[in-house]
Amino acid sequence: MVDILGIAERLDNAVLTATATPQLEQPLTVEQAYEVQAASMNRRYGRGERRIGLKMGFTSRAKMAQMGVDEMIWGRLTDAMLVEDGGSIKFGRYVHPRVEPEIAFILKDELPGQVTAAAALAAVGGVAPALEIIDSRYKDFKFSWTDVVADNSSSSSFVIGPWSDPAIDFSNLGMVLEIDGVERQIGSSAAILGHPIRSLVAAARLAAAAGEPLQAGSIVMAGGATAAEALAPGQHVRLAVQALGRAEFRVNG
Ligand code: OOG
Ligand code: MG
Repeated sequence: MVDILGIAERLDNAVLTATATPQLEQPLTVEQAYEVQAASMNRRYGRGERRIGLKMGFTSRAKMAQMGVDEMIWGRLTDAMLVEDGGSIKFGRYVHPRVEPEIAFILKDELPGQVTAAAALAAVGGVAPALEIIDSRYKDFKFSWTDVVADNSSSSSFVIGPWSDPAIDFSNLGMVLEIDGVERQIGSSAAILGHPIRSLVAAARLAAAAGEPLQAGSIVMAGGATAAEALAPGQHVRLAVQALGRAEFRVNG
C-alpha cells in the first residue's frame, strides 16, 4: 500500500521547513504520483493559497538531459509562488533553489482538452518572459520521474515579466539568462518543443485529463528553454527575451 496522504504531508513539510527529504522508498505509478501532488496541493489550498495556473516541465532537450528524464510533467501554481518582477526571494526559505528561463502565457479564454495550436494561440491574452525558481524537495536534487511529479514538479516560485501581445512571433526568440551581469545560459524559445505554443497545447490536454481544464485568467509556464542554474544568496538574476523584454529578481540571504 502506498500512503498517498503520508507522502503528500512529508513533501509539504519539506517545503514548509525548507529541508530536503530522502528519495521515496517505494516507486509510485504515474497515477499515484499525481495523486500525491494533488493531495499536497490540497494542504496548501487549506492554508489559503489559491490556484492560479500550471507549469509544464521537461519540454526542452536541455532540461531533459540535465535531469535525465525524457517525458513531460506538469505541476500546479498558486498565488503564493508568484514573486513580483524586480522583487526578491529569501534563500533560506528554499532547500537548494535553481532558476531557469521560460516563457509564460496568460489565457483570456478557457482552453478545454484537445486543442490545435491555432486554437491555443487564440485563447492567449499575453505572452511574457518568465523565470522559474525550481526547488526539488528531494535530497541532492535527485529524483525519478514519478518522484518529481509527486513533488509538484519541483515548482517553488516564479517571476513574470511584462505581458506582450501574442500576435508577436514568439516561435524562435533569443533568451539570455544572466546572473550578476554574467551570461549563464543562452537559448531560444524554439527549444521549448520547437515552439512554446506546443507546451500550451499539452498543458490544456493534461489539465483537462486531470479534471481541471484551463480557465480564462490561468497562467501557464511553458518550461525551461535551457538547463537550470543553481542560486546563491546575494545574486541578481535577469532574463532578457528578444522582443518580449526582461524579468528579474534578487536573492536575499
Ligand atoms: C523538474 C521541473 C522541470 C522545467 O521547466 O523543465 C521544469 C526539475 O527539473 O526539477 O520545471
Ligand atoms: Mg520549469
